[in-house]
Amino acid sequence: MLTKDFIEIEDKYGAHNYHPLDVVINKAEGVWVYDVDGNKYLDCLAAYSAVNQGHCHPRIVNALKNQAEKVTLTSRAFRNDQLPFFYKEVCELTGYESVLPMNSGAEGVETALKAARKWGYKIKGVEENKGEIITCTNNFAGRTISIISFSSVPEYKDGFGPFTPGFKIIEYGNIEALEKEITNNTVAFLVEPIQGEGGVIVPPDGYLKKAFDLCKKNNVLFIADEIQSGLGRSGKLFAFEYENIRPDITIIGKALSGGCYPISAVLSSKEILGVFRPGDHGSTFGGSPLAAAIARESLKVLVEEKLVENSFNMGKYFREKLRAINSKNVKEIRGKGLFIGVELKHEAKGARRFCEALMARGILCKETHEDVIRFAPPLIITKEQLDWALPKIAEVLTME
Ligand code: IF1
Repeated sequence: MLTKDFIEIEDKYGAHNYHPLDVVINKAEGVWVYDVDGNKYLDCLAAYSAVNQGHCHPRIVNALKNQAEKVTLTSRAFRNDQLPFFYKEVCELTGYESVLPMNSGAEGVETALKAARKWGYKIKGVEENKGEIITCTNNFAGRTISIISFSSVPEYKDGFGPFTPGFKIIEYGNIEALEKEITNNTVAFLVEPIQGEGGVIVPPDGYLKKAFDLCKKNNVLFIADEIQSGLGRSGKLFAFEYENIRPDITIIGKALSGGCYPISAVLSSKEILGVFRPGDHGSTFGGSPLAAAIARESLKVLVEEKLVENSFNMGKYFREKLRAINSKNVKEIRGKGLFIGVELKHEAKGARRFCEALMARGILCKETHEDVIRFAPPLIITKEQLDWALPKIAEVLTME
């Protein structure tokens, strides 16, 4: 069977809620993926940063296999022997007191929003059902109805109303806007320290710190969505570290499993997560022994292979080399660590055709927001691998 045969079946039976590049992957290892026609590509998307540790990392795959042979799921009606160690290790690594495990990123975000509302009513003393959560333009936090309720992208909302009330949207990066929107009923401010889907947008220096201080002053919870920017992607364990803040709540997902399983988690204090009482919230698969074992190993790999440091160093090198490419198509190159966005000028006629040209040269990328090519390879990438890719990227960026 060839690529087109797989696509034909997929398109016949599947819902068409995606428009993928026409590459059918059947094998992957490290930074490389292979398609059914035998082509090899450098993966510069890393499954939207879920495979920060590289594809099919042998240690993570082993942890998965070993745990799968013992016990995969107990439900939270019973305890399991992996979860306590996942809790302890993730808290020790991140410096948080307490953790709540879920599966998808969206569920992690929903959990954080529920925690913030309940904290608002039970602890801050906001009148029941009056809690407000402030979010930012161009945010991306998942696809649930409540999450899309505060999306500023019409496409994500079209046809899905009615929406969940209680959210306000302010301009990302604008501190005055935040100051203006906070009221006595504000329970939380939800923000991505670097916006991924928004186009790899790094907010102005000092913004997160000022926003954090403003939240502290007004007894508002600062919630960082680090699902994409976290776990090394930005060149720090968390992107918020660039501004020396400690969010009240941090949500992680994606690379928490090295791409081997959907695992997310909400990190916070005992006080905040303490608002949940038995029966308030949960999930069949969240905190399963399989998830816990995979997450434990994924975090160990991140630390022991110094992937955060490598992301910082390789990201710096990658951006310098990208900036050295003299292309009339490029408007801006931005990012932190291996979280890099190349924004094209409008005249370049969209990033998609550049991604297709990169694919033809063995590099897989995905455009975001029409005009941005995102480069976010696995954090294990080496200088040699970047040096292999750079001339091809230069060729594509300078094309007519
Ligand atoms: C898709 C984007 C990336 C996220 C942040 C929460 C979630 C995500 C900051 C939800 C998810 C994904 C979802 C995926 C594509 C992808 C994406 F382009 F849509 F925005 F990565 F850039 N917070 N991002 O980035 O996590 O529930 O998906 O596990 O929807 O196609 P999830």
